[in-house]
Amino acid sequence: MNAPRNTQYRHLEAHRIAGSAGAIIEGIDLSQELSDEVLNEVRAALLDNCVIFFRDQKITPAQQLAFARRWGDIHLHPFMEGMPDYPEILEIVKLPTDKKNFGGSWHTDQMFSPAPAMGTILYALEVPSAGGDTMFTNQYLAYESLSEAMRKMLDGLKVVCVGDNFKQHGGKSRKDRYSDVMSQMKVRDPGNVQTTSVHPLVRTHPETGRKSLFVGGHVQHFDGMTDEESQPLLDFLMKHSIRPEFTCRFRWETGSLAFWDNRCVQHFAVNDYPAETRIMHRITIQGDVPY
Ligand SMILES: O=C(O)CCC(=O)C(=O)O
Ligand SMILES: [Fe+2]
Repeated sequence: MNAPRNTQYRHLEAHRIAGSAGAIIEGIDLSQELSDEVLNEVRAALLDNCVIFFRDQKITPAQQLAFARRWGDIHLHPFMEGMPDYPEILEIVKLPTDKKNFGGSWHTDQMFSPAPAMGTILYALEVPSAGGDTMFTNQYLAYESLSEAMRKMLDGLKVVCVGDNFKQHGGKSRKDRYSDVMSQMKVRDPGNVQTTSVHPLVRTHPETGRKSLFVGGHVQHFDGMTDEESQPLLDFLMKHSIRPEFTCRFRWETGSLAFWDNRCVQHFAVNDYPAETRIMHRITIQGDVPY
């Protein structure tokens, strides 16, 4: 099993916010083009901490996009309409009249795609006076803390992930679920884009070589098993994967930016600000086919 990493940085400072995941990065201005050397340190910080945070950034959509493009191609959300001038950016808006929020369950982004998002870059434009935090959970630790016998059993399993009509929502389509309760989130028809995919339950991170549990709200059942057969083990894995000691919780400020690695974390947007507005700009980066 590969060990956790701990880089000595020269161009930035990384301050952990919890024991298992998450660090605030200081010394980086994301409105500027970063040199390859600095970008490599940011990459090391992401790999070491699974999710990194930057405070007090003043960036335009074009600057956020330029930063995101340094990591790979942009992953377009098959179901969600991007901004009119920047289709690569999804504006996540919750108004005081909206009852639900986008991302309000434990998940990893676009797990239903054949090559899910490698990472997500989320930038805060307007945040509630309190609440609206995002939580993250380290899925290397979720895997590594299981017994050897359990790990052996899980190693061969595959999960079937579904992007729409998933059973957690009583089979309702995204469009039906979103229209009243998330008035600003525009759902589109994915056309021919593949939105159901089968992935290994235990994946190997292509950069760190560490194994992690690959579960989240899009998982419908284990490949080759019925829902009934799958559910008890899935319930256990979902409960286990979000144990408090694997998690961190980020308190947003206007100008905060989070960058998380969907290959080794799940995340959860907390919906606890009923009378306030929250506006974020989100870009996802194309990932590899999980193995
Ligand atoms: O708004 C948030 O805090 C996160 C929402 C989410 O799940 C995402 O952007 O992928
Ligand atoms: Fe998400």
